[in-house]
Amino acid sequence: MPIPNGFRKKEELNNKETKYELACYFCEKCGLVQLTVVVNPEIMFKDYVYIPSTSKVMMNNFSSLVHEAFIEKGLGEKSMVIDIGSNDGSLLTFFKTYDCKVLGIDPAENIAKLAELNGVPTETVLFDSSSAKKIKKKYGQADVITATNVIAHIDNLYEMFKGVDVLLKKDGIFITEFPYLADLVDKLEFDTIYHEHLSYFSLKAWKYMVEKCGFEICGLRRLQIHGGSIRFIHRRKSSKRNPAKKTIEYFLNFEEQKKLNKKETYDLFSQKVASLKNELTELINSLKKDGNRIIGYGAAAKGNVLTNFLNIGKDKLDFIVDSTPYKQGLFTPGMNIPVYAENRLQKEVPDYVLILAWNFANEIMEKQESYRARGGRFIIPLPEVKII
Ligand code: DWN
Repeated sequence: MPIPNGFRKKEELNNKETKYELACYFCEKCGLVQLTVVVNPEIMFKDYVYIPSTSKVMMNNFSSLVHEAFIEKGLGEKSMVIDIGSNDGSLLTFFKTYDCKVLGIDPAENIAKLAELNGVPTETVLFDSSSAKKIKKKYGQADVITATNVIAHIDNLYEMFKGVDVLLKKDGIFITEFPYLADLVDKLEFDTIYHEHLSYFSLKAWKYMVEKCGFEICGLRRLQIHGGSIRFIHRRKSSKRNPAKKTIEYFLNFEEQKKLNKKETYDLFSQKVASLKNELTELINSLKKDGNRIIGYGAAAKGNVLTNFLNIGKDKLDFIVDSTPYKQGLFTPGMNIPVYAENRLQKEVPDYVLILAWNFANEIMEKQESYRARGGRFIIPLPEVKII
Protein backbone atom coordinates (compact mmCIF):
# COMPACT_ATOMS: atom_id res chain seq x y z
CA MET A 1 0.00 0.00 0.00
CA PRO A 2 1.02 3.62 -0.47
CA ILE A 3 1.45 5.68 2.73
CA PRO A 4 -2.04 6.71 3.98
CA ASN A 5 -1.50 10.47 3.73
CA GLY A 6 0.54 10.30 0.52
CA PHE A 7 -1.79 12.63 -1.38
CA ARG A 8 -0.46 13.73 -4.76
CA LYS A 9 -0.78 16.72 -7.09
CA LYS A 10 -2.19 16.29 -10.66
CA GLU A 11 1.27 16.67 -12.20
CA GLU A 12 2.64 13.87 -9.98
CA LEU A 13 0.09 11.23 -11.01
CA ASN A 14 2.32 9.76 -13.72
CA ASN A 15 5.22 9.35 -11.31
CA LYS A 16 5.88 5.88 -9.91
CA GLU A 17 4.25 5.69 -6.43
CA THR A 18 6.21 3.97 -3.68
CA LYS A 19 4.25 1.19 -1.94
CA TYR A 20 5.12 -0.69 1.26
CA GLU A 21 4.08 -4.03 2.77
CA LEU A 22 1.13 -3.54 5.15
CA ALA A 23 1.03 -6.53 7.51
CA CYS A 24 1.02 -7.17 11.28
CA TYR A 25 2.93 -9.24 13.80
CA PHE A 26 1.25 -10.49 17.01
CA CYS A 27 3.42 -11.18 20.09
CA GLU A 28 2.16 -14.23 21.96
CA LYS A 29 4.08 -13.08 25.08
CA CYS A 30 2.95 -9.48 25.67
CA GLY A 31 0.06 -9.31 23.15
CA LEU A 32 1.47 -6.34 21.21
CA VAL A 33 0.27 -6.03 17.61
CA GLN A 34 2.72 -4.14 15.40
CA LEU A 35 3.47 -3.56 11.73
CA THR A 36 6.09 -5.68 9.96
CA VAL A 37 7.53 -2.63 8.15
CA VAL A 38 8.62 0.77 9.57
CA VAL A 39 8.39 3.55 6.97
CA ASN A 40 10.83 6.44 7.54
CA PRO A 41 8.92 9.08 9.61
CA GLU A 42 10.59 11.87 7.64
CA ILE A 43 8.68 10.61 4.56
CA MET A 44 5.33 10.49 6.40
CA PHE A 45 5.35 13.41 8.86
CA LYS A 46 7.66 16.23 7.66
CA ASP A 47 4.99 17.73 5.35
CA TYR A 48 1.71 16.56 6.91
CA VAL A 49 -1.87 17.14 5.73
CA TYR A 50 -3.93 16.00 8.73
CA ILE A 51 -5.28 18.49 11.30
CA PRO A 52 -7.63 17.52 14.17
CA SER A 53 -9.44 20.86 14.38
CA THR A 54 -11.82 20.07 11.50
CA SER A 55 -13.98 18.07 13.91
CA LYS A 56 -16.14 19.36 16.81
CA VAL A 57 -16.07 15.85 18.30
CA MET A 58 -12.25 16.00 18.42
CA MET A 59 -12.31 19.41 20.08
CA ASN A 60 -14.77 18.19 22.73
CA ASN A 61 -12.50 15.24 23.39
CA PHE A 62 -9.52 17.55 23.87
CA SER A 63 -11.43 19.75 26.30
CA SER A 64 -12.40 16.67 28.38
CA LEU A 65 -8.74 15.62 28.51
CA VAL A 66 -7.70 19.05 29.76
CA HIS A 67 -10.44 19.00 32.37
CA GLU A 68 -9.20 15.61 33.57
CA ALA A 69 -5.66 17.00 33.82
CA PHE A 70 -7.01 19.93 35.83
CA ILE A 71 -8.73 17.54 38.25
CA GLU A 72 -5.60 15.42 38.53
CA LYS A 73 -2.99 18.18 38.83
CA GLY A 74 -4.65 21.54 39.35
CA LEU A 75 -3.60 23.84 36.46
CA GLY A 76 -2.82 27.56 36.45
CA GLU A 77 -0.36 30.23 35.31
CA LYS A 78 2.52 28.43 37.07
CA SER A 79 1.82 25.21 35.18
CA MET A 80 3.91 24.16 32.16
CA VAL A 81 2.29 21.77 29.66
CA ILE A 82 4.15 20.09 26.78
CA ASP A 83 2.29 18.19 24.02
CA ILE A 84 4.12 15.57 21.95
CA GLY A 85 2.73 15.41 18.39
CA SER A 86 0.97 18.74 18.94
CA ASN A 87 -0.05 19.21 15.27
CA ASP A 88 -1.97 22.55 14.91
CA GLY A 89 -1.83 23.15 18.67
CA SER A 90 -5.56 22.65 19.20
CA LEU A 91 -5.13 20.56 22.39
CA LEU A 92 -2.76 23.14 23.90
CA THR A 93 -5.18 25.97 23.14
CA PHE A 94 -7.49 24.33 25.70
CA PHE A 95 -4.68 24.26 28.31
CA LYS A 96 -4.13 27.97 27.59
CA THR A 97 -7.69 28.64 28.83
CA TYR A 98 -6.29 27.61 32.25
CA ASP A 99 -3.48 30.22 31.81
CA CYS A 100 -0.89 27.43 31.50
CA LYS A 101 2.44 27.98 29.75
CA VAL A 102 2.42 25.62 26.74
CA LEU A 103 4.87 24.12 24.25
CA GLY A 104 4.14 21.90 21.26
CA ILE A 105 6.56 19.37 19.74
CA ASP A 106 5.83 18.20 16.18
CA PRO A 107 8.06 17.43 13.16
CA ALA A 108 5.46 18.74 10.66
CA GLU A 109 6.94 22.12 9.71
CA ASN A 110 3.95 23.21 7.59
CA ILE A 111 1.44 22.58 10.39
CA ALA A 112 3.70 24.01 13.12
CA LYS A 113 3.30 27.37 11.36
CA LEU A 114 -0.46 27.05 11.89
CA ALA A 115 0.12 26.29 15.58
CA GLU A 116 2.30 29.38 15.96
CA LEU A 117 -0.54 31.42 14.38
CA ASN A 118 -2.82 29.87 17.06
CA GLY A 119 -0.42 31.25 19.67
CA VAL A 120 1.15 27.84 20.42
CA PRO A 121 4.97 27.88 20.33
CA THR A 122 6.15 24.66 18.63
CA GLU A 123 9.51 22.92 18.36
CA THR A 124 9.62 21.14 14.94
CA VAL A 125 11.60 18.07 15.97
CA LEU A 126 11.01 14.33 16.34
CA PHE A 127 10.67 13.62 20.07
CA ASP A 128 13.37 11.49 21.77
CA SER A 129 15.74 11.80 24.75
CA SER A 130 18.24 14.05 22.94
CA SER A 131 15.62 16.53 21.67
CA ALA A 132 14.09 16.38 25.19
CA LYS A 133 17.40 17.47 26.74
CA LYS A 134 17.61 20.48 24.38
CA ILE A 135 13.99 21.42 25.14
CA LYS A 136 14.56 21.11 28.91
CA LYS A 137 17.51 23.51 28.66
CA LYS A 138 15.41 26.05 26.72
CA TYR A 139 12.02 25.76 28.50
CA GLY A 140 12.55 23.83 31.75
CA GLN A 141 10.46 20.85 32.86
CA ALA A 142 6.70 20.28 32.56
CA ASP A 143 3.96 19.57 35.12
CA VAL A 144 1.95 17.80 32.43
CA ILE A 145 3.12 16.09 29.26
CA THR A 146 0.49 14.86 26.79
CA ALA A 147 0.68 12.57 23.78
CA THR A 148 -2.58 11.96 21.90
CA ASN A 149 -2.76 9.86 18.74
CA VAL A 150 1.03 9.78 18.46
CA ILE A 151 2.15 6.81 20.59
CA ALA A 152 1.28 4.42 17.74
CA HIS A 153 3.40 6.57 15.41
CA ILE A 154 6.64 6.29 17.42
CA ASP A 155 9.05 3.47 16.56
CA ASN A 156 11.29 3.54 19.65
CA LEU A 157 8.96 4.01 22.63
CA TYR A 158 11.79 3.40 25.10
CA GLU A 159 13.47 6.52 23.73
CA MET A 160 10.16 8.37 24.07
CA PHE A 161 9.85 7.41 27.76
CA LYS A 162 13.47 8.45 28.34
CA GLY A 163 12.54 11.83 26.84
CA VAL A 164 9.47 12.08 29.07
CA ASP A 165 11.64 11.22 32.08
CA VAL A 166 13.98 14.10 31.17
CA LEU A 167 11.19 16.64 30.61
CA LEU A 168 8.66 15.77 33.32
CA LYS A 169 8.85 17.28 36.84
CA LYS A 170 9.28 14.75 39.69
CA ASP A 171 5.56 14.71 40.56
CA GLY A 172 4.42 15.49 37.01
CA ILE A 173 1.87 13.44 35.06
CA PHE A 174 2.09 12.00 31.55
CA ILE A 175 -1.27 11.62 29.75
CA THR A 176 -1.57 9.49 26.60
CA GLU A 177 -4.52 8.61 24.39
CA PHE A 178 -4.62 6.18 21.45
CA PRO A 179 -6.99 3.77 19.68
CA TYR A 180 -7.71 0.72 21.85
CA LEU A 181 -6.94 -2.71 20.33
CA ALA A 182 -10.11 -4.21 21.85
CA ASP A 183 -12.27 -1.77 19.86
CA LEU A 184 -10.24 -2.27 16.67
CA VAL A 185 -10.87 -6.03 16.86
CA ASP A 186 -14.48 -5.81 18.06
CA LYS A 187 -15.56 -3.29 15.41
CA LEU A 188 -13.46 -4.64 12.52
CA GLU A 189 -11.55 -1.33 12.18
CA PHE A 190 -9.08 -2.85 9.71
CA ASP A 191 -8.67 0.51 7.95
CA THR A 192 -7.04 2.04 11.03
CA ILE A 193 -4.14 -0.33 10.42
CA TYR A 194 -1.77 1.67 8.27
CA HIS A 195 1.86 2.77 8.03
CA GLU A 196 1.53 5.75 10.37
CA HIS A 197 0.41 3.36 13.15
CA LEU A 198 3.33 1.08 14.05
CA SER A 199 1.76 -0.32 17.27
CA TYR A 200 -1.74 -1.41 18.41
CA PHE A 201 -1.94 -1.66 22.18
CA SER A 202 -3.95 -3.69 24.64
CA LEU A 203 -3.70 -2.63 28.30
CA LYS A 204 -1.57 -5.74 28.95
CA ALA A 205 1.03 -4.77 26.34
CA TRP A 206 1.02 -1.07 27.27
CA LYS A 207 1.34 -1.76 31.04
CA TYR A 208 4.27 -4.09 30.30
CA MET A 209 5.96 -1.25 28.39
CA VAL A 210 5.19 1.54 30.90
CA GLU A 211 6.55 -0.38 33.90
CA LYS A 212 9.70 -1.37 32.03
CA CYS A 213 10.32 2.39 31.65
CA GLY A 214 9.94 3.25 35.38
CA PHE A 215 6.41 4.65 35.15
CA GLU A 216 3.03 3.33 36.31
CA ILE A 217 -0.58 3.78 35.19
CA CYS A 218 -2.51 5.79 37.80
CA GLY A 219 -5.63 6.50 35.73
CA LEU A 220 -7.34 4.98 32.65
CA ARG A 221 -10.65 5.22 30.85
CA ARG A 222 -12.18 4.12 27.54
CA LEU A 223 -13.28 6.80 25.06
CA GLN A 224 -15.62 6.84 22.04
CA ILE A 225 -13.23 8.92 19.89
CA HIS A 226 -11.75 7.40 16.71
CA GLY A 227 -13.83 4.24 16.88
CA GLY A 228 -12.80 3.58 20.48
CA SER A 229 -9.68 4.83 22.25
CA ILE A 230 -8.15 4.55 25.72
CA ARG A 231 -6.69 7.39 27.80
CA PHE A 232 -3.98 6.73 30.38
CA ILE A 233 -2.57 8.92 33.13
CA HIS A 234 0.94 7.95 34.21
CA ARG A 235 3.30 8.94 37.02
CA ARG A 236 6.74 7.71 37.93
CA LYS A 237 6.66 4.42 39.86
CA SER A 238 5.98 5.18 43.53
CA SER A 239 4.98 3.42 46.71
CA LYS A 240 1.91 5.69 46.98
CA ARG A 241 -1.53 3.93 46.74
CA ASN A 242 -2.53 3.53 43.11
CA PRO A 243 -6.12 4.78 42.59
CA ALA A 244 -6.33 2.84 39.31
CA LYS A 245 -5.49 -0.60 40.79
CA LYS A 246 -9.03 -1.97 40.58
CA THR A 247 -9.71 -0.52 37.12
CA ILE A 248 -6.50 -2.04 35.80
CA GLU A 249 -7.48 -5.48 37.15
CA TYR A 250 -10.93 -5.11 35.58
CA PHE A 251 -9.47 -4.25 32.17
CA LEU A 252 -6.93 -7.11 32.28
CA ASN A 253 -9.76 -9.56 33.05
CA PHE A 254 -11.84 -8.04 30.28
CA GLU A 255 -8.99 -8.56 27.80
CA GLU A 256 -8.54 -12.17 28.98
CA GLN A 257 -12.23 -12.87 28.41
CA LYS A 258 -11.99 -11.23 24.98
CA LYS A 259 -8.98 -13.47 24.22
CA LEU A 260 -7.21 -10.30 23.12
CA ASN A 261 -3.92 -12.02 23.89
CA LYS A 262 -4.66 -15.10 21.79
CA LYS A 263 -3.54 -15.49 18.15
CA GLU A 264 -6.88 -17.16 17.25
CA THR A 265 -8.62 -13.82 17.86
CA TYR A 266 -6.66 -12.25 15.01
CA ASP A 267 -7.24 -15.16 12.63
CA LEU A 268 -10.98 -14.73 13.24
CA PHE A 269 -10.58 -10.95 12.76
CA SER A 270 -9.00 -11.51 9.35
CA GLN A 271 -11.86 -13.78 8.25
CA LYS A 272 -14.47 -11.25 9.33
CA VAL A 273 -12.63 -8.44 7.52
CA ALA A 274 -12.55 -10.55 4.35
CA SER A 275 -16.34 -11.05 4.45
CA LEU A 276 -16.95 -7.36 5.18
CA LYS A 277 -14.73 -6.54 2.20
CA ASN A 278 -16.86 -8.77 -0.06
CA GLU A 279 -20.12 -7.38 1.28
CA LEU A 280 -19.11 -3.73 0.76
CA THR A 281 -17.58 -4.43 -2.67
CA GLU A 282 -20.76 -6.20 -3.84
CA LEU A 283 -22.95 -3.37 -2.57
CA ILE A 284 -20.94 -0.67 -4.35
CA ASN A 285 -20.74 -2.72 -7.57
CA SER A 286 -24.50 -3.30 -7.64
CA LEU A 287 -25.27 0.37 -6.90
CA LYS A 288 -22.96 1.39 -9.76
CA LYS A 289 -24.53 -1.23 -12.08
CA ASP A 290 -27.94 0.37 -11.37
CA GLY A 291 -26.47 3.70 -12.59
CA ASN A 292 -26.05 5.41 -9.21
CA ARG A 293 -23.50 8.16 -8.64
CA ILE A 294 -21.42 7.64 -5.46
CA ILE A 295 -18.89 9.94 -3.79
CA GLY A 296 -16.74 9.60 -0.65
CA TYR A 297 -16.88 11.76 2.48
CA GLY A 298 -13.64 12.43 4.41
CA ALA A 299 -10.32 11.87 2.65
CA ALA A 300 -9.13 10.23 5.86
CA ALA A 301 -6.01 8.08 6.14
CA LYS A 302 -8.32 5.20 7.04
CA GLY A 303 -10.38 5.95 3.93
CA ASN A 304 -7.31 5.65 1.74
CA VAL A 305 -6.60 2.23 3.27
CA LEU A 306 -10.19 1.12 2.61
CA THR A 307 -10.26 2.33 -1.02
CA ASN A 308 -6.89 0.70 -1.77
CA PHE A 309 -7.80 -2.55 0.04
CA LEU A 310 -11.15 -2.79 -1.79
CA ASN A 311 -9.69 -1.43 -5.05
CA ILE A 312 -12.26 1.38 -5.11
CA GLY A 313 -11.14 3.99 -7.66
CA LYS A 314 -12.64 6.83 -9.70
CA ASP A 315 -14.77 4.18 -11.49
CA LYS A 316 -16.70 3.78 -8.22
CA LEU A 317 -16.28 7.11 -6.37
CA ASP A 318 -16.49 10.20 -8.62
CA PHE A 319 -14.61 12.23 -5.97
CA ILE A 320 -14.14 12.61 -2.21
CA VAL A 321 -15.02 15.74 -0.21
CA ASP A 322 -12.98 16.88 2.76
CA SER A 323 -12.94 19.99 4.95
CA THR A 324 -9.14 20.01 5.26
CA PRO A 325 -7.69 22.77 3.02
CA TYR A 326 -4.37 20.85 2.76
CA LYS A 327 -6.14 17.91 1.06
CA GLN A 328 -8.41 19.80 -1.35
CA GLY A 329 -7.26 19.84 -4.98
CA LEU A 330 -5.07 16.77 -4.41
CA PHE A 331 -5.56 13.10 -5.36
CA THR A 332 -5.76 10.20 -2.92
CA PRO A 333 -2.79 7.83 -2.59
CA GLY A 334 -2.96 4.71 -4.73
CA MET A 335 -6.45 5.18 -6.16
CA ASN A 336 -5.93 8.82 -7.39
CA ILE A 337 -9.46 9.92 -6.47
CA PRO A 338 -9.77 13.75 -6.61
CA VAL A 339 -10.48 15.57 -3.32
CA TYR A 340 -12.71 18.65 -3.24
CA ALA A 341 -14.21 20.93 -0.60
CA GLU A 342 -17.43 19.79 1.09
CA ASN A 343 -19.68 22.23 -0.81
CA ARG A 344 -19.13 20.09 -3.94
CA LEU A 345 -21.69 17.70 -2.42
CA GLN A 346 -24.47 20.29 -2.60
CA LYS A 347 -23.49 21.18 -6.16
CA GLU A 348 -23.40 17.61 -7.48
CA VAL A 349 -25.99 15.86 -5.25
CA PRO A 350 -24.85 12.25 -5.88
CA ASP A 351 -27.20 9.34 -5.14
CA TYR A 352 -24.98 7.91 -2.41
CA VAL A 353 -22.23 9.14 -0.07
CA LEU A 354 -19.78 6.57 1.30
CA ILE A 355 -18.63 7.94 4.69
CA LEU A 356 -14.95 7.01 4.79
CA ALA A 357 -14.47 9.02 8.01
CA TRP A 358 -16.93 6.66 9.73
CA ASN A 359 -15.63 7.72 13.15
CA PHE A 360 -17.34 11.07 12.53
CA ALA A 361 -20.42 9.68 10.74
CA ASN A 362 -22.96 11.33 13.09
CA GLU A 363 -21.22 14.72 12.94
CA ILE A 364 -21.06 14.51 9.12
CA MET A 365 -24.69 13.36 8.64
CA GLU A 366 -25.90 16.13 10.98
CA LYS A 367 -23.87 18.63 8.99
CA GLN A 368 -25.27 17.32 5.69
CA GLU A 369 -28.91 16.98 6.82
CA SER A 370 -30.02 19.04 3.78
CA TYR A 371 -28.46 16.46 1.43
CA ARG A 372 -30.52 13.71 3.00
CA ALA A 373 -33.61 15.91 2.85
CA ARG A 374 -33.03 16.03 -0.92
CA GLY A 375 -33.15 12.19 -1.05
CA GLY A 376 -29.41 11.57 -0.61
CA ARG A 377 -28.33 8.31 1.05
CA PHE A 378 -25.29 7.59 3.23
CA ILE A 379 -23.31 4.33 3.27
CA ILE A 380 -21.44 3.55 6.51
CA PRO A 381 -18.77 0.90 5.85
CA LEU A 382 -18.13 -0.41 9.39
CA PRO A 383 -18.44 -1.95 11.97
CA GLU A 384 -21.21 -3.29 9.66
CA VAL A 385 -22.21 -2.05 6.25
CA LYS A 386 -25.28 0.21 6.61
CA ILE A 387 -27.30 2.47 4.29
CA ILE A 388 -28.93 5.42 6.04
O1 DWN B 1 -3.78 8.76 14.16
C1 DWN B 1 -4.22 9.52 13.32
C2 DWN B 1 -5.59 10.02 13.41
C3 DWN B 1 -5.75 10.68 14.74
O2 DWN B 1 -5.86 10.98 12.47
C4 DWN B 1 -3.39 9.96 12.20
N1 DWN B 1 -2.41 8.94 11.95
C5 DWN B 1 -4.07 10.33 10.97
C6 DWN B 1 -5.49 10.70 11.14
O3 DWN B 1 -6.24 9.59 10.73
P1 DWN B 1 -7.51 9.84 9.78
O4 DWN B 1 -7.11 10.70 8.65
O5 DWN B 1 -8.11 8.52 9.48
O6 DWN B 1 -8.33 10.67 10.81
P2 DWN B 1 -9.78 11.22 10.88
O7 DWN B 1 -9.75 12.18 11.98
O8 DWN B 1 -10.76 10.14 10.95
O9 DWN B 1 -9.99 12.01 9.50
C7 DWN B 1 -11.25 12.55 9.26
C8 DWN B 1 -11.19 13.24 7.90
O10 DWN B 1 -12.51 13.65 7.61
C9 DWN B 1 -10.31 14.48 7.92
O11 DWN B 1 -9.58 14.57 6.71
C10 DWN B 1 -11.31 15.60 8.00
C11 DWN B 1 -12.53 15.02 7.32
N2 DWN B 1 -13.78 15.59 7.82
C12 DWN B 1 -14.56 16.32 6.96
O12 DWN B 1 -14.24 16.50 5.78
N3 DWN B 1 -15.72 16.88 7.42
C13 DWN B 1 -14.13 15.37 9.12
C14 DWN B 1 -15.31 15.91 9.60
C15 DWN B 1 -15.72 15.71 11.01
C16 DWN B 1 -16.14 16.71 8.71
O13 DWN B 1 -17.20 17.23 9.08
